[in-house]
Amino acid sequence: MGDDPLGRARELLGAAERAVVLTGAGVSAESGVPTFRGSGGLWKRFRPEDLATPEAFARDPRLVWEWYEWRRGLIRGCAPNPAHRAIASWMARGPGVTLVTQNVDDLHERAGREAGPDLDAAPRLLKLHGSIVHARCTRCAHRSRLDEAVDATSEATLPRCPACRSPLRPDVVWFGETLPETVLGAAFEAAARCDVCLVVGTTGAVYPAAAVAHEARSSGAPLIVVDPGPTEYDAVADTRVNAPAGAVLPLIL
Ligand code: BJW
Ligand code: ZN
Repeated sequence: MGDDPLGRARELLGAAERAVVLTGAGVSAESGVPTFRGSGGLWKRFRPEDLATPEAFARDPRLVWEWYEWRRGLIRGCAPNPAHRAIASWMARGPGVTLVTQNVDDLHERAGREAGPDLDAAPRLLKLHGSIVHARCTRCAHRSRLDEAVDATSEATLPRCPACRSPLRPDVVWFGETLPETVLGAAFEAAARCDVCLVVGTTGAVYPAAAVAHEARSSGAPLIVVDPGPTEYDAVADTRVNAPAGAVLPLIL
């Protein structure tokens, strides 16, 4: 690793024809969205076993919906930060970037709409862990945007599928659940053929999402990590930028 990580990152990203950007909760931290691990992280205050597993939802759907409603409200009040905007305008300038996010918030999409590129149009934005602003049916294929508040005061008021009347659930991927197959496949495919992989704001602890960057690296792409804290990629990163994403991405992209 050189002593000018910002310069090296700029050089690698500037020369790349095909890039993969893998983002995690840290990219939204400066927008005010809490991360999962580390001090102030959601998993310091809440147990994932109680809230983010299919068993938790089967046991207490009201509690799970209440927690997701609280987070959805929080995200609604947040705006994209300079990191989301830098990624979106970089994508608007060229077609060779695939953005793979573990985040369930919609801040990349919102930044994309401001910058111009239609990130919702597959396959430029790949959402590995689903979307907190959508719900899906526990039984049929119905999926819809949650435009109105979910009333989680009792089990009887929880939302039901308009097609089959089964309970709706947040459209996110919980522990022990498989990731959407086509989305994950597209992420690995992009990783296998990219020239550089930029990893932003993720500890790299959750699989198979974390393996997307390892796939890029084992296919020969250098890894650039932008994160102010330690990550599982530190030992294998070519370039490590130890700083908040919102402060440095506008400088390196
Ligand atoms: C900043 C910053 C700033 C701060 N700027 N940076 C292989 C090995 C071991 C275990 C497994 C394995 N394969 C599968 C597993 C099990 C499990 C797993 O990975 N467990 C590990 C935790 C040990 N994985 C699964 O269960 C997955 N499913 C699966 O594998 O299915 C196959 C299967 C099925 C059945 C049986 C067996 C296999 C599903 C994982 C789903 C994860 N879901 C969550 C919740 C989503 C919904 C919701 O939001 O509620 O996804 S958990 C949570 O973690 C969320 C995140 O997307 C994910 C990753 O977190 P992330 O983004 O890395 O956040 P943090 O907080 O960890 O890091 C933030 C970073 O930001 C830090 O580094 C900070 O320093 C940094 N930061 N400010 C830049 N300003
Ligand atoms: Zn249904």
